[in-house]
Amino acid sequence: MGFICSFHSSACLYTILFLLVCASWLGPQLALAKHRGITRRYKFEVRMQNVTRLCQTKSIVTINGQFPGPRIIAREGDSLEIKVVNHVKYNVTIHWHGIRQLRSGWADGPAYITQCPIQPGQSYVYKYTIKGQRGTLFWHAHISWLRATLYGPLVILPKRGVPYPFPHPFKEVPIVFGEWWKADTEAVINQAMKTGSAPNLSDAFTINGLPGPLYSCSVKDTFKLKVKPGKTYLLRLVNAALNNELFFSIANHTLTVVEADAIYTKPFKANTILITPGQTTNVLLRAKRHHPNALFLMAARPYATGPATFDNTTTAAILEYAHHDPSRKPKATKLPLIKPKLPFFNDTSFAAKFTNKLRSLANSKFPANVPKKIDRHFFFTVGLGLLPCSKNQNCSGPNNTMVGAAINNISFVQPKTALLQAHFLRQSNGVYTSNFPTKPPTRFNYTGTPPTNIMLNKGTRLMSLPYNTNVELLLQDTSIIGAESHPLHLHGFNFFVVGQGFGNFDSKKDPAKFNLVDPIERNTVGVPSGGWVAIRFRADNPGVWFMHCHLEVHTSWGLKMAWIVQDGKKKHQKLPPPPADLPKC
Ligand SMILES: [Cu+2]
Repeated sequence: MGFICSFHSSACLYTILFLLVCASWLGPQLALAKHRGITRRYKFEVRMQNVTRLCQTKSIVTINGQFPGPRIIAREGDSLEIKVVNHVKYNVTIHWHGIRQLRSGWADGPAYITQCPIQPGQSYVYKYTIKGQRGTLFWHAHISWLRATLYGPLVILPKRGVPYPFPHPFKEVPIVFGEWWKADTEAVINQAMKTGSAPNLSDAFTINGLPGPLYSCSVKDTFKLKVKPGKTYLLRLVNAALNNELFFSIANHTLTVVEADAIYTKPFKANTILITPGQTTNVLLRAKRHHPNALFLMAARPYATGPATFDNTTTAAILEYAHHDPSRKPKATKLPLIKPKLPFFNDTSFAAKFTNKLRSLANSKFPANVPKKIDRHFFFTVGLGLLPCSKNQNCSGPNNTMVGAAINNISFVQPKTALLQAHFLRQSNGVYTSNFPTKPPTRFNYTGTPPTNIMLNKGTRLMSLPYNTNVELLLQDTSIIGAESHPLHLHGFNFFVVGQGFGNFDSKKDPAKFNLVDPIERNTVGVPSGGWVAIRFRADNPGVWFMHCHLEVHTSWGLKMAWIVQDGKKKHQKLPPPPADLPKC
């Protein structure tokens, strides 16, 4: 049997001591315990904290007063119990981004999808087990725009004694990208939704919460990565920014991509990484063999394709080499600072080349189980459009309209109660309908001249799938108002990216080019700007699963929907009942 361990209790220490004492005669059992995983407990106190960036102090929502939030570490096979206590005035939920949540959908976290929010003064314990996943993921708030400051890395190590399929790094370092806003992001999005105008922009990007030397007042707020010559480092990249895909590069250094969204990849070298909000990427950084007598900037700035303006600034950290002999250490201020060259902000051909290089490892240890026989085909358009405003609004669009976003022309309306509860209790009446369209209402030249009527419909419409349905989903960008790359994130599953291209998907020619051998497996994919992407997944996880654009502004505008995956016939194919402390609306 596994043993239960709390970081805060001495019971844990005694348990370990007891097991060590017993080890001599409990050998085989102990070995079994090791492989079954342990329970790791965390306490997340949501509270306000003053933080100063860009010469300005601001009170932000944090976990335990930390920004970025605490790192969660577990091993594959471990269980997590994270008690979230809400001490702020906002409703809060936390999502464990990329965790499959096999039969633990109640712990997934998106507000009004799998749970009602944790109200001020209330708490909820998220309980789940990490099965068949190892790598870098992250956690973030999943309600309104609170993830602007509520986020942190979630690191899953392989089972004890199981090596990485790449050289073991000397050190592992999370590199978490975020946005810094001088304004209160809750006020920004509330104001935008009220007036129907586009929300304001962030003021800076950050690396591990620090903007870096290219912003005013920020030289002291710079993340420094100190390396030893000749050593290899594993950088765990996370894009937690609200609204921006990012290019990332380290001057004079080549990175080796080894993992994406907690799935090992075939290693490949890259000078620049593209990472969308919601994506994670592990890269190996091999430090130069000798001290280079220079400092190197590690910089990130947006890949932006849409019609709107964007935060066109650059965040940077500094890569610094340690000397073998500390007495020969030159003054850091005297060393030249070398800057990387990043692609132009709208370099879509770079984006396509980079994403085409991503391949699953697809070996016997880590197979790519791509669904081959497809049960259901879906064709979803994703993009912008216009939404009617109410009579008491004075929206800036033609005939009192505002910009909205949709999937198959349906701009999703958030329900007032959690969809998973309504589904489980069979009380969908008045909450949602299960008639999400399998294709757009009209065919048009999706990436050509837009149709004259670009009004969107509103609805809380879901797509219901029998257990174990093999799904192929075509995601087609539209050029309505403007073509744009949309990082689509699916909860509860990994999917295989079997094909992508520019223009309109051609159902006669394109499927022949699909990669069913070693496609990348992930949880968030950029639908190419003015193009399409094809994904496949097996609906083997009962529950209600959110799918949405991870650009928060597009999610606010309605670029989201949810899948219902029905229970299977066998006991282990059913969603268990909700936990007793599940928050109420
Ligand atoms: Cu989007």
